[in-house]
Amino acid sequence: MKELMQKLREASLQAVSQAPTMETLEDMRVRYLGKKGELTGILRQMGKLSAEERPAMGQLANQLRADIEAAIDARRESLSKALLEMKLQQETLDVTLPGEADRLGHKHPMYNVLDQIKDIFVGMGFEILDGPEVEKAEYNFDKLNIDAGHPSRDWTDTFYFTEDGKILLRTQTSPMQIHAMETRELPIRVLAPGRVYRKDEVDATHSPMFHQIEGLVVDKGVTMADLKATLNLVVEQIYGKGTVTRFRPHHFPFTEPSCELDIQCHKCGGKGCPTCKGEGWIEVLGAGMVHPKVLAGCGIDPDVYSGWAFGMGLERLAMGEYKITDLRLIFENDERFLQQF
Ligand code: 2NM
Repeated sequence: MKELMQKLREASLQAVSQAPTMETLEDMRVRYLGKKGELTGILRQMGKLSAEERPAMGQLANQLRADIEAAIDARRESLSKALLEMKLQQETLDVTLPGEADRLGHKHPMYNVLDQIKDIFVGMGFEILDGPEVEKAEYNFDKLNIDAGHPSRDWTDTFYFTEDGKILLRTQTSPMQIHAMETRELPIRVLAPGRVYRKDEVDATHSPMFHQIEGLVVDKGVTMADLKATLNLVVEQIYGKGTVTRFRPHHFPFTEPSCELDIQCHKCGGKGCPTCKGEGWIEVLGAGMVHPKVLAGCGIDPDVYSGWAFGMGLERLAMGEYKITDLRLIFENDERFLQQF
C-alpha cells in the first residue's frame, strides 16, 4: 500500500505541475482525489491491514491528499496568472497613438443659402411652407392661369404620371401658393421653397431636378410699390447695402404686371466683367402682381384684395454666392467639392 501511495504521489504531483489548462487541472483533481478517484481506491484496501498498521497508513494517506491539494492550488494560481498576463498582452492599448477623429458632415452649401433666405423672410413675418412634389395639373398649371396650349405643359417638358396628364411632378413651387390662398385666412405672407422637376438634359446650367423659392403676399391694398420695396430690402440683405437694382417688364401667365429683377454687378459696378458676362447686370428673380384670375380662382375677391409674388432658382443663387461654375457639382455630392464649404 505504501508503494501504491508513493507511485500515486509521484505520478500526480508530476501531472498536476504540468497541467496545461484549468479544465485539465480540474479533471486531475477528480481523477486523483474524487470519490471514485485513485486515492480513494487505495484507501479501500485499508481493511486488509492490521490494527497496528492502520494509523500510520491513514496518516500517510492524509499527507498525500494534502500535498496533491496544495500542488493543485499552486498550479491553479500559476495558470490564472499566465491567463491574466496573456489578456493584458492582448488588450494592450497604446494611448500615445494618434486618435481617429470622427468625420462630421455639414450642411450642403445650397442649403446654407436657402437658410439665409428663409431667415430674411421669417424676419419680415413670412411663414415657411412645405408641400407635395407630386401635384395635380390643375394646381401646377390651370389655377396659375397657364392654359392648355402653353409650351411648359408639353409632354416633352413636364414629367407626367398618368396618360390623362392630370398628375405630374410639379414644375414650380407655385402650386403651394395656390393651396395657401385656398386654405389660409387672409392676409397671407408665405415663402415656399422646394424641389421642382422639368424634362431638361443635364449640363453645366440645367438639371431635371432643381430648387425654387417662391414668395407670396396677399392683403388689402398691396401694390407694386410693396413688391419693389420688399425685394429691394431682401437684395440688400443678400448682396449688401447699397446694391443697385432694376426692374424690367416681363411676362408670366400668373402675374400682371410681371417683371424681372436684376442687380448691378457687385464685382465691376456695372462696367461689365466675367461675373456678369459683360452685361453689367445679373438676373436674380421673376416677380409680379398676382393675376386677378388667379386670385379669383382661389376664392379671393380681386376687387378687395391684391397680392404680389416672386420666384427664384436656388441653385443659381448658390452658384453666384460660392462662385460655382457647374451646376452638376451641386448634385454630385463629391466630398472633395462639399468639404470646401
Ligand atoms: C415667379 C414669378 C412671378 C408666382 C406667382 C404665384 C402665385 F401662385 F401667387 F400666383 N406663385 N409664384 C410667381 C410670380 C413666380 O417665378 C419666376
